[in-house]
Formats: sequence, C-alpha cells, structure tokens
Amino acid sequence: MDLRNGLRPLGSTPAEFEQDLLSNLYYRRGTTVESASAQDAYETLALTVRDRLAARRARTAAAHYETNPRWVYYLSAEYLLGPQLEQNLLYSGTTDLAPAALKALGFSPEEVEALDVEPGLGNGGLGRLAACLLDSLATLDIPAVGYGIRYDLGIFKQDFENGEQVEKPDDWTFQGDPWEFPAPDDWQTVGFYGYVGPEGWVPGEIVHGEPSHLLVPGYGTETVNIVRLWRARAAQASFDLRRFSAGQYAEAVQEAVKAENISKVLYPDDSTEMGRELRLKQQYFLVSCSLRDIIRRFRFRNSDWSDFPVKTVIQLNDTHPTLAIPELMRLLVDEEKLDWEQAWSLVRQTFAYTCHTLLPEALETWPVDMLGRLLPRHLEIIYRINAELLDEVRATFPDDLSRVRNLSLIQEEPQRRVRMANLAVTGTFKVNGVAELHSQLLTSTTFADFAALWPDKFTNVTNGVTPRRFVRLANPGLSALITEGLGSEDWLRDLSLLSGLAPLADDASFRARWRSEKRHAKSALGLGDPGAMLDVMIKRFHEYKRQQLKILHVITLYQRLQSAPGRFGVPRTVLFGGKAAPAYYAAKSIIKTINAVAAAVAADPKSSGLLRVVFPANYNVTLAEKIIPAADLSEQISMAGKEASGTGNMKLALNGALTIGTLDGANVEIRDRVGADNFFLFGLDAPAALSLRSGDYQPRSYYEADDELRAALDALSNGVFGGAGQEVAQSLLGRDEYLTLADYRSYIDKQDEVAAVWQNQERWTRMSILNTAGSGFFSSDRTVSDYLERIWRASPVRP
Ligand code: NBG
Repeated sequence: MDLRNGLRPLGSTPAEFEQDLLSNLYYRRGTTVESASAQDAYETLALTVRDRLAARRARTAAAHYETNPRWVYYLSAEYLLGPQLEQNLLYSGTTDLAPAALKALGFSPEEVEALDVEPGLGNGGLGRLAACLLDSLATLDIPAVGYGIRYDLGIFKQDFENGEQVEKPDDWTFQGDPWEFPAPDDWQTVGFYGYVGPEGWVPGEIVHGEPSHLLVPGYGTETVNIVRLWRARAAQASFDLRRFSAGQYAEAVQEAVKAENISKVLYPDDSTEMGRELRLKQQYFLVSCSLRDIIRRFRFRNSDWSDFPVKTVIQLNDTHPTLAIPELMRLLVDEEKLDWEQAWSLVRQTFAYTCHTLLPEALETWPVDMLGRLLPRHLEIIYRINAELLDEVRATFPDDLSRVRNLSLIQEEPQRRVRMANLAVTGTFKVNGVAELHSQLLTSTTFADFAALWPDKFTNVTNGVTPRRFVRLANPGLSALITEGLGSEDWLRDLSLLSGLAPLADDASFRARWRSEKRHAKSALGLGDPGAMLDVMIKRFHEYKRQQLKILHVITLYQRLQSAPGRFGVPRTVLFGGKAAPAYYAAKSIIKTINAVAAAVAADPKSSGLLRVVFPANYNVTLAEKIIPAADLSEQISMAGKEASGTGNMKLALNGALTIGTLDGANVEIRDRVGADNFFLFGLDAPAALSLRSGDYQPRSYYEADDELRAALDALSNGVFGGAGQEVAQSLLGRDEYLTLADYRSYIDKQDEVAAVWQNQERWTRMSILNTAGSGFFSSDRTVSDYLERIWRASPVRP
C-alpha cells in the first residue's frame, strides 16, 4: 500500500496484471476485449506498464522534494530514446507478465509489441549518448532532468529508390504516444525579435512552450527520473475566425502554424551547421523554456540566488543549447536585477559543456545580423561577455593579436558570426571531450588557445553505453549466458564484472555456447547465411567515417572472386546501415554506390555462398538492437583524428564483435582494454594522418602503386557501379580529403588477416569472449560516475 497517497498498490502476479490490463482496456481505452484492435491492446499495455513506473516516479519526486538536492540538468537538442515498451517492461519487472496477459486476452504479443514506435528525436551518436546518460543517471539514483524538444517529425525515414536515399517524414505520434505525460500547466513564454528599449527587451513575437515528459526509470533501483520535452504553441488563440468565415482557411491558421513550426521537425544534419533561422529559433526555444523551468524548480525549496550553482549544474550537450549562457545572464540581470559581476559568476559556476566533434565545419557559428535580429538583447550580452574575455586575453598575453582573434566570440571574416563553441567555453566551468584522444586533440588543436588561458577548465569523460538496452534487451541469449558464466546478474549494474568472463575464454564448452548464441542472433536477423562472417558498418554516412574505404574492400573481394578466387578469403555478409543528411550530396553518392555494388554482387553466381552485401533501409535504434548482437566484425575505420569517440564501437565490442579499426576516438581505449591481440589495428594514426594531410598528399600515387586498388577504382570510374560510383572515384582520386587511398593497402591486408583468424573458429570465439570481458569500462554508468566526480559533484538520493 502506498500510504502517502492512499493508493491501491499495483499487483505483480499474472492475475493482477491481467486484471489491470482488462480494466484499462475498458475504462481508459474505452473498448472491450471483443472489439479491441491490436492498436487498442498496445496502447492499453503501455498504460498498464507505465502505471507501474508512475508509482515509483511519485516516490522519487517526493524524495527529491524532501532532500532539496543538487540537480543535474542535461540540455540537449536531441534524444534518441529507442523503443520504450521493451525497456519499460524490463525496468518494471513485467517482461514475462505482459505477453502472458496479452495471450490470455486473445492478443498476439508479437503483433502488439511491433506497434511500439521509437521516438527518433535525434540524428546519431550525440542523441543516443544523451539517452544512455539519462538511463545511467536514474540507475545511479542521481536527481536529474533531461530537457529537449518534442519534435512533431523526428529523424526522417530512409527509403531506397533505385538505390538512392529518399527521405520520408517520420510522423511518430500519428497514433498518439502512450508513454508521454503532458504537463500543459507548466507552459512557458518565449520571446523573439523586437528591440531593446530603455525598459529592456521588448520581444516582437511570443510563443508558448508546452512540456510533456517521458519516464526514465533506473535499473535495479526505485528511481524514476524524467525527460521533459517542449512543444511550441501559438501564444494567443490565434485562429482568425473572420478569415475562416471568408473562406481563407490557410490564412486563418497561419499565425498558429508559424509558432508551431518551431518544434515541427528535427534538423537531420549530423555535423555541419545549417544556416537556418528556424534552427536558431529552436535552440533558443529549448533553452528559454528549460531555464525558466529549472528556476521554477529551484524556487520550490530555495530563495537565495547564491545557492543556485550549489543546487544546480547544467550540462550543455554540444553547442546547440549554448544560448542558455546569455539567456541566464539576461534573466539574472534584467529580470532578477542582480549586478552583472554577480550574475556572471553564478553563470560560470552553473554550466558545463561537452564538445562532440573535431570537424572544424561542425563548430556552430551564427551570423551576427541574424542573431541580433532574432535576439537583440542576447547579442548585447554576448558583446559584453566578449569585451571582458578579450580584456582578460590581452592581460594574460600582451601584444598577442592572433590569440585575441582566435579567442574572440566573434569571427570577423568573411562574415561577422558568433562562435558558439567559444561562447560555450567562456561561460562554463568545465569543458569535456568524449574520449581520451578527443580530449587531448581538443586542447592541442581546436581549443588550444583556450587551454593556454584556462588550463584547468578542460577534462575528459569517455563515452559509454547502457548495458541494459544494448546487451540485456538486445541480446537476451548472450545475456543469459553471461549471467550463468558470472554466477549472477550483478554485471547489469556493475559492468566491470564482465572481466570475470576472461577465464571462460579458455573453456571449450563455454566457447561452443558463445558461438551458438552468435549464430542464433544471426539467424534471428535473417540477413544472410549464419555461417558466414557478419561484417557490419553501422553509423551515419560521412566521408570522414569512410564508408568509401569499406566499399573499396568489397569491390576488391568481388574482383578476387572473378580473377583470383584463391585470395578471396572466407564467406562474408557485409552489412551497411545508416542515413546521410539529405543535403549531403557526397554521402548520398556513397549510399547509392553501395546499393549498386550490392546488386552487382547479388547478380553474379560466383559470389553465391561467398559474398553478400546487405543494406537494410532506415537504420535506427530498433534496428541497431537486432544487428549488434549478430555482428562478428565491427568496422571502425574513420580517418584517425576525426571521430570524437564513437559509441557503436562500444556496443559491438560488448556483444562480442571483433573490431577492425584505426587509432581514432574511443577505439584507442577499446584496444587498450580488450588487448592488442584481440583487435585488428590498421592505418595511419592521428599525427601521421595530420602530417600527411598538411603536406603534399597525392592520392593518385597510391592508385598507381597498387594493382588491386587501381582495379577497384577503375571499376568505379568506368561506371560499373553507376554514375554515383564514378563520383565516388573522382572524389577519391581528386582530393581524398580523408586519406582513404593512403589507408587502403593496410586495411586490405588487415582484412586478409581477419579472414585467416575467422578460419580458426576456436581462436575467433576466444577473442570474441575477451572483447566482451574487456569492455566493461564502456558502460554509461561509468561515464556518469566520471561526470559526477569531474564535473557534476551531485550525490544519489534514494526514494
Ligand atoms: C558525435 C561524434 C561521435 C560521438 C558522439 C557522442 C556529433 C556532433 N558528434 O564520435 O561524431 O561518439 O557524438 O559523443 O554528433
């Protein structure tokens, strides 16, 4: 009995669960067993499961209120949460009850569970990392809220037409979203445009932000946190009846449509800035709503502003929420009437910033004109922050004009633009990269001048992934075997325990069972022969990630089948998965080329049973959870010095895939931990790549010197794989920005070694087990612990 609320506790027996399902079907869904559709059953199941978490949520909120703790607020423009049903079943202990109850009421559990739609509110690694961190924050009982935008349309659905990527809208809430709790009473007001008069900023446009939240349960604990997502609404009832009556239907709603456009769609761009005012509006909308909500929550139990940074830490997930810095200044100075110095000191003790890139073109900047028009007061504040920053720079490094130019928040040439990364570094107390190598490169290249100015501000927190979703839920068979091998399920809350599997790598019968789990996962995936090596490259399409290197390898294998079958190696299924930004032409050419190569390979009887290329469309979290358990080989082949961390690399290693990779991002740390003998390393390292790139790099010289490379590129150039293939070849032979040709030979030779090891299945399995055993470090629980120790300094509160 929940005494505080006098509520009837929800039962945990099959009969009670079935009763609750039935009563929800009648009273909340308003239908009956006889007439219920699968959708009715799904929505009802979701409510029944959600109720079990809601009780824990209430207890968590009560404990938080009582404790008045220090809060971690995570601000992110993206969350890739993944399917909610399977997660919430596991976290509420109803995984077995639900299908039994559905069956008892005459529904097919498979059919019902297939209706769960994943909220695709992110592009790739950055959004998925945010979701993993929330999972771990709840699991570690840390008082935390994730803030984001509730986009009506999430990341587009990818389809292929004639091998070409086409984008379809992802109307993920078409049937409603049963996991969501709307909280319309907590709406906030957001202003845009206007002018700064003597009485302060007078916005010219007002919209409302209306929040709803999803539950974020911890695993193996009572805590249930939330992720709060904002949706834009027109501020006034802006339906124009006069126009409507005159038959002007579109005009009648145009004001409302304009306001609501702000949360209409997630920008499907992974790494480069989109010069669109609407994107800037989204960013300000997110931070304005969230900061007011954070302050509202602060005021429940606190009154003194000097306590704000004691009770609050706000993590900026990349630069997208950086406007929070001038916005908090504005709230403190203009609205709360604090003096500038005190406000700036509070701001700089409150925010921390995570940088997720090394690509210079991915560092956001906004035209001064646009920012000044949209947010005139914020531009003034940014100018003042900049003036004080540059004073400090001049005082620390007298007569060093180049530093002043590099550190300035304003880029002068060729157009005046605000540098959001510089603003983020200046307005925060800690800045972290997301893998050891990345953090080192940040302080030695991207932020070198800032690191000289404020050396203690920079730190590293290596990324991690939640083992609950990416091992336990995705790979139940292997999870059961791990639990048996370790003698308990404790590894799901302490992933370092996986090291206990290492001795079992020498146990032949354990190896046999490990192999059989892998085969089982491959059969379940249903793409290709489970006896063949499943070689996977799953990630966003980008030239720096070098899907083009992988396709050159496939073409070489294909050509060996024609002319040198003795050198072919072992049967392989090569699987690609990933989306390209709709406007990223070169990435789309690579996609089209892969599909052309796949078709050519499939049409040739010589490849039968030996080589297959598959490219399932619309790679997302749901699909990742099917592919990762089945993978034998993990492709992590970016040009060294470009991938900040990677997290797919961790998910694959945890599931026993062996990595072929460069010394880039977190690959370095994976190799250190699983052992160099259990990792296929190739290619230039970051310093070598940098020096080759900055010298006189001649891709053609590699083409001329290597027969197999020449044959593969000739096939592309000659149009064997279509016009897109010709474009790929042209780009590689022309500039080859990411040194694909320089790494080709070392990659191919290493792949031959991979094939040789695969022939010894006992050895391969041993290495596979040692990969899982060595990857415990890559739990997002460890990542959150590192954030807590190095940045957040918040303590657990147990409900
Ligand atoms: C991505 C990096 C990845 C990294 C994730 C999560 C962006 C801007 N960055 O290497 O490319 O794993 O962030 O940190 O999406």
